[in-house]
Amino acid sequence: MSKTVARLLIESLEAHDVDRIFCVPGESYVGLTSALVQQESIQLIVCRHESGAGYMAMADSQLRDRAGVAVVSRGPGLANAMVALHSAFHDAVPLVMLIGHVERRDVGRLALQEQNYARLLSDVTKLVIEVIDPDQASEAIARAFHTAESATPGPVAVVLPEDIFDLQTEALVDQPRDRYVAAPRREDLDQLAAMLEAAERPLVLVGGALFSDALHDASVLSDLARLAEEWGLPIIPTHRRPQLFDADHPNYGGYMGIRVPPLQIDAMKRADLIVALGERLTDTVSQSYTFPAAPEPQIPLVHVWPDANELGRVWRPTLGIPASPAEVIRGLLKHGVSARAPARSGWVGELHAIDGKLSEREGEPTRDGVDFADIVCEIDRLLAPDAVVTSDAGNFSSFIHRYIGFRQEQVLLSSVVGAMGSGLPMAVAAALRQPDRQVVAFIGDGGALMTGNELATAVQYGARLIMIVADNSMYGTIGMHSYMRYPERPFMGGTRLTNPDFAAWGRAFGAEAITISDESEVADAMAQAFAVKDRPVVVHCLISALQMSAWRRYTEADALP
Ligand SMILES: Cc1ncc(C[n+]2csc(CCOP(=O)(O)OP(=O)(O)O)c2C)c(N)n1
Repeated sequence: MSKTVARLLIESLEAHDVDRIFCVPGESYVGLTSALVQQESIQLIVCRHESGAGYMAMADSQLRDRAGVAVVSRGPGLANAMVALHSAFHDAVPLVMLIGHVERRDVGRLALQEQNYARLLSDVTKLVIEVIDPDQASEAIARAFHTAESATPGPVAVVLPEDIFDLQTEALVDQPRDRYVAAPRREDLDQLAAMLEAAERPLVLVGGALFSDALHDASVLSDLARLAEEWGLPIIPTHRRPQLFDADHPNYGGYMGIRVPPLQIDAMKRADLIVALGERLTDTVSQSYTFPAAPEPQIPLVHVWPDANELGRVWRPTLGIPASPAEVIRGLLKHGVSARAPARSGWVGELHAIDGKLSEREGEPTRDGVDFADIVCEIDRLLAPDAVVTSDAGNFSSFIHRYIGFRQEQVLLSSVVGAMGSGLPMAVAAALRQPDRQVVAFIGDGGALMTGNELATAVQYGARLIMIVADNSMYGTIGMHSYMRYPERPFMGGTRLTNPDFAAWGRAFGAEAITISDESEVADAMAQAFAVKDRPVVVHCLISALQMSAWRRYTEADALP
């Protein structure tokens, strides 16, 4: 039966379980949006900026094991969305971005807002699919989802010319492909088991691919805990994936984030085996390619990632296993209990104790604003066992990693690669997807005004979340780097900000708002914020700038000209 291409696209999206699309409307694809709002199976969330829409789609994807979908207009709309594509590409998050395009007859003429997407997006997407033949629109959607979700997941762009939506087509809905799971070979599992059995001080780093596997089947996280116990292994979640292992589990061996503190990294460097289990390995996790050293690791490295292309790309592992980390965990469990486990209890206990020591609250009260540690520790006490936490990029996030003891039922969503602006949009998407969960977004004053307008989207669609604004009146991270590199130049020069009253700002959007300007207000303010159930809450935290991160404090003397 004949139907419009817009209708075929909608049915194709439905076939891929899409029930929500994030967008900023554009004239290049009104043929699609006007058809979308005629039906109820797919909700259109109208955002304020395409970066917000893209980040929301990234978060949605990470809460439901299906590529998130955003739709943006041609040139300018796509340009605004680039940061989300960049982030999804680095973070290996499946994302399908639909892009409105100029009419087919104008392609190549530099028509209004035209771009060559294959060229523009070649380094931030896995694939760009341009729909020229209307009969192939559904096939394009099926290919986009398959590519976005398979091997190393990532973003795929589908370019939809403005003139195709109303055309009639006889084409059928192309059905979703099966998920193909890469399983380890028996000899690889045997070799891994033998290497673990021989190791006195192994480290098991767990990362993003395990997070993806757990979305599909959460029991893999309890399997990981069993493996850790039966094999006597320290489990170390990597940068911005702390929720992969309970921080209070005795086998929790610390957190491999940006610049691991010396006490911890020195202990870790005594390891005699690294197993990167579902962790792609990046400069962040590898401490700037020093541990494991690239390209030749200083100790044996086992690299498990569900895509052979990634194994050996930078590091030369002793053993590379192109497989799903969940399959590797389950394969190892079938090998039975390790005889070596008791002998490793000292090593595991040592790493766990170091982490415990580093998570202790320290420091004198600050005098130039609230120590953000006070606020984060209070939130840690109030967080629900299954809370969703989102974090923007910035030094304030070091307090989250140091002081929040994450659990496997909780989720941390962020741009792992550290693109600013993700914190609030991701929280909006999480609150819409899972309205019964507590959602807390941590954002610096810099990030808050990059995508903070999505607070309007939160109010419009009834997303309930708590937005913590860590306001130190500067792009603090950059100020810190500047001071570390050029201590003789003006302190924090080029990074200072003049901010609005974020509480008044929040109220103007229709949110509840609270200000914290003194340590003594923290407990009451947080209790108040967590009690609000009917709207978003903005907590404006006037924090110390001298307490530059959870690990670094400057003195007034540093700040003197
Ligand atoms: C989109 C984007 N632009 C710029 C940067 C560089 N950058 C990293 S952290 C940072 C400062 C963040 O400032 P703020 O949100 O106030 O947090 P703070 O570091 O002060 O805690 C900047 C500008 C980035 N990571 N992403």
